[in-house]
Amino acid sequence: EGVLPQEYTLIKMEVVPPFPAKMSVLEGKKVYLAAATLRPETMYGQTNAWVLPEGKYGAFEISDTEVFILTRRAALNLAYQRLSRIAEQPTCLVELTGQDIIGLPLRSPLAFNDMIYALPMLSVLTEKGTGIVTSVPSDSPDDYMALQDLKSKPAFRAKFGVKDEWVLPFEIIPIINHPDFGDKSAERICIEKKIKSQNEREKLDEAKKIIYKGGFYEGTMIVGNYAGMKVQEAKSLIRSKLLESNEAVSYSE
Ligand code: A2H
Repeated sequence: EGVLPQEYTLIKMEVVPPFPAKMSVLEGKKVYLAAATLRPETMYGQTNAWVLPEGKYGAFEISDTEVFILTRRAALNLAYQRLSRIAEQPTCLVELTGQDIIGLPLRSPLAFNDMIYALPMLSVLTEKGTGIVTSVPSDSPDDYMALQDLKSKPAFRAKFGVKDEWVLPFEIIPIINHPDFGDKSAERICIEKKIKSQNEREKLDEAKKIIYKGGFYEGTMIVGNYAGMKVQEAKSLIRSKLLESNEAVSYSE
């Protein structure tokens, strides 16, 4: 836990009905995976969502009509930030594990892919954000390596019941030009550092240190309404639009 509160944008990734049997009590509601991000300007490049397979999640009432899937810890924080049907009290309609969530089809704001899927990533922390992460493999080394692992290892897909069509059609989408690492900076740094899997924690942390600074402070948007604009300036504009259109909400912890 840092000293200053972290202000996340929660991206409302809509679960496309019909829902699986375990989630049938949610029928008729608008259900979202609520993914915490610090980089809302990267949402164009989403290829999937990440959950921790053995993580504990729940479907919590946000209003009479809307439900967020996230950790209980995040639902409690949200309830104290005026995002719960009953003030300051999270209501869970159904308990879920990450494994239950894997394979859900999603529509996510700004994403060029019109349907994406929830997939397993082993480095998701359930004590940070919402325990749901949206995946942008062009600009995040963690996302890039976790997607590579699923693409290149059929046994890894099989272990978590991941179907080929949830993974194999999804290519890396260039969205930001990095001054030193080009249009797919996460892929480039992972190749340069010869990172072999999502489990190489130290190498991945180094890779992130190397690309994030330049990507954020000197990167340029190459897609969307703000193409040509510096990432740093586009970030707050894109965040405001997502909040205004109710495709995202603000969340601090
Ligand atoms: B970011 P901080 Cl393209 N477990 O979003 C693991 N990682 C998590 C998480 C959790 N429970 N909750 C959020 N995150 C990720 C996009 C992105 C992010 C890009 C580039 C950098 C980046 C797409 N994934 O973050 O530890 C989310 O990934 C670099 C800071 O709270 C979230 O933003 O500082 C970021 O980590 C929050 O990290």
